[in-house]
Amino acid sequence: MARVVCFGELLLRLSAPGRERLLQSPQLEVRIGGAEANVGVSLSCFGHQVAAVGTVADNALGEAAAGELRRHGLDTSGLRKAPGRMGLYFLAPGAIHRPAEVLYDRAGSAFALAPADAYDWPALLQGADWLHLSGVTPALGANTAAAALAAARAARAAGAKVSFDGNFRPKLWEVWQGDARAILSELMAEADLLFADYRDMGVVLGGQYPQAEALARVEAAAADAFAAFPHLQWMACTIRAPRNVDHHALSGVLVDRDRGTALAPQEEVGPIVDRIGGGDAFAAGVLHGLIGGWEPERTIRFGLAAGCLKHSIPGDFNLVSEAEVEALVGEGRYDVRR
Ligand code: KDG
Repeated sequence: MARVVCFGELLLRLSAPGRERLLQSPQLEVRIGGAEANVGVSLSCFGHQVAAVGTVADNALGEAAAGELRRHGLDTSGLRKAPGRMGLYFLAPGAIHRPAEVLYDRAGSAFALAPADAYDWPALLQGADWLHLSGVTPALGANTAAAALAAARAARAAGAKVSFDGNFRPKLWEVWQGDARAILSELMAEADLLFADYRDMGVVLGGQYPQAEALARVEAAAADAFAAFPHLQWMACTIRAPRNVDHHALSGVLVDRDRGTALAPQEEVGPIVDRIGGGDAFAAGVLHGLIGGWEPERTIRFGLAAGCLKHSIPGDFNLVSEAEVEALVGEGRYDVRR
């Protein structure tokens, strides 16, 4: 068991019911999400001690969101409350030939407006083994970008490992015109574990990665990442082959700086119940394996199985135990159970 700190924005997700378009009917379903919180909930389900750090609105919505994390076992004593609003995102899940749609309504949230020095990192990171961050946080503005970098540097200084998921969101970066390449590079330079594929690395390092095969491109990107970022020990990603809106195939890659590439073979995933949070579930599965000191192949198979299982669960959180993920790995299959 490890102690993991997850820093990021907790969001309310408002989804159209079933396959409806947004506001087709006057109903929206409310769930709690946020890339880093999603990872934290998964890790808590796997038995780790997880603390959520961030800022929520000092109102009933912020309290409800924090309460949802507590319900799943997270320590929320590091969640500040501040005047202002919660960030929202609206989701229309799509169907057949109509892709899912996400609309963000999170500008000026209590989290985005929190000053960079609002967090006492040495205290918040005391006893932590890992800090998990994602590229969503710096995409929200200068305050959150500075806070994420301060968190990563403090974690490194405190001897905790840093996990960073690139999660490149161009629409968020466009709002404040931040220099994504420079800021993400600074964050990746602090990371021990990076979730990113060749597209993310193309944004950050400007690489072109022209090889035809996706695996070769991931390995080329990993080689560039290891050369650029001295603390980086692992890079992981899924490789996704879309079939249609309800179905895709996923494989998983973990590149260890010293031990090379481990691959979890491609699995068909579908019909998809809810794919939001699939990448976070994968990240939590990989982190769980690395925390346990597992061999790279076992780690990536577990990560991929965790990511595949998420597609069977409505909402952003992957509410599965280690035993449920192991059962899927043990069968040698990663697709959603029917
Ligand atoms: O990875 C899932 C996230 O995309 C979701 O929980 C919402 O954090 C979110 C975001 O910024 O999109």
